[in-house]
Amino acid sequence: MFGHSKASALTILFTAGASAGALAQNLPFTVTEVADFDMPWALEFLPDGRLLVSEQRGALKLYESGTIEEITGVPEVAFGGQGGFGDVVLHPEFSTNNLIYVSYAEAGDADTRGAAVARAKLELTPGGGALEDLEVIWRQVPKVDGGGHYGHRIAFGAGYLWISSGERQKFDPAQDMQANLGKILRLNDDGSVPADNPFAARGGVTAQIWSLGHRNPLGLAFDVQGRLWNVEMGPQGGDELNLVVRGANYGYPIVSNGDHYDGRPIPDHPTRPEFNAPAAFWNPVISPSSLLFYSGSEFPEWRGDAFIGGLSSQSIVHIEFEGERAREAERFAMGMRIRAVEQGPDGAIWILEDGRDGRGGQGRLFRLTARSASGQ
Ligand SMILES: [Ca+2]
Repeated sequence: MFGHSKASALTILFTAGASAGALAQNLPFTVTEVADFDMPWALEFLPDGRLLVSEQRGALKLYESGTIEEITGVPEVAFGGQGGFGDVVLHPEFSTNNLIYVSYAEAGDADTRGAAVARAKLELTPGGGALEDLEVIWRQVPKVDGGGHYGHRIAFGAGYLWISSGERQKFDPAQDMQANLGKILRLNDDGSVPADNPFAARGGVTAQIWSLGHRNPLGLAFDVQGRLWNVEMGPQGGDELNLVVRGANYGYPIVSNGDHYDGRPIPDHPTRPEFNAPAAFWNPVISPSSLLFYSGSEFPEWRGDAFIGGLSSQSIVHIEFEGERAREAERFAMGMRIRAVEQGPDGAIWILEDGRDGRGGQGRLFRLTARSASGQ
């Protein structure tokens, strides 16, 4: 469906504008513009190659061969600040159960908000589709005011549902075991708590916790060996890539290789070795929006490596691993804020441009392919 011949018929290569032309020349892949969305946040491929794209204002779109259709029945979202519609992920057995998971900012009482995760059956029709039997299976506790740091990335792996939960720009909840903010949670696919979770005996939302001391984890993904990693926004400096370990505390806001935005220092990781240190960190920041472990055939030399979408860095950061150590191998200057990075069924890397700045909220979808495969 996304073969080269069909894609090239409806795509626009970077030919308009000197900066875009220079960009294309310097990158080791061909960048093909595919479609435009309104403040897109996440993308997820269906088994048949069609593409779901969430839009932050509260829409779910289905893209196929130049056509964008609507998926109805999405939950009402609290759009504002960093919040709105978030992630969209298929159940690993979607082909037989049609289950889809979405995350979003949900309004609470007295001007509070919190991330929520719902699951539903995706019923596809010729003109689009609908979410049926939508059921909220997880919520941030407590809901707080403000509109930042929801996190709410969803991943499946090792037989469980994993959710990254940001600390909502409230700092201390990341260390509060009575809150599920600033944590990575491990759940069964219906939202119930596995009996062997590290803090299961303590009940409540504490039982959901797999790891703590996270700030705003926007990327959550398993590598080819089955290990879970997250990327999270640091404060002023100190963006982190972490190997997510059972029961571990990553130290925020007690330690960070960055410092508070108001200038107050935060002790660096080496001062408190009892907290898990990042496998890699960035000063100055890259502003990681998303994390992909690549396993496709389009770029065979990159199999097993990771790619981080960068917002303020306007880049895709290529990560190489050696055991539990990680390092930035190279950084691709994309000239736009990268909101999402995903691998397509064709092995191409698909990215979403962040729509927050300028262009009326528009964020473009691009497909990255090997230069040789495209005859360039
Ligand atoms: Ca520091």
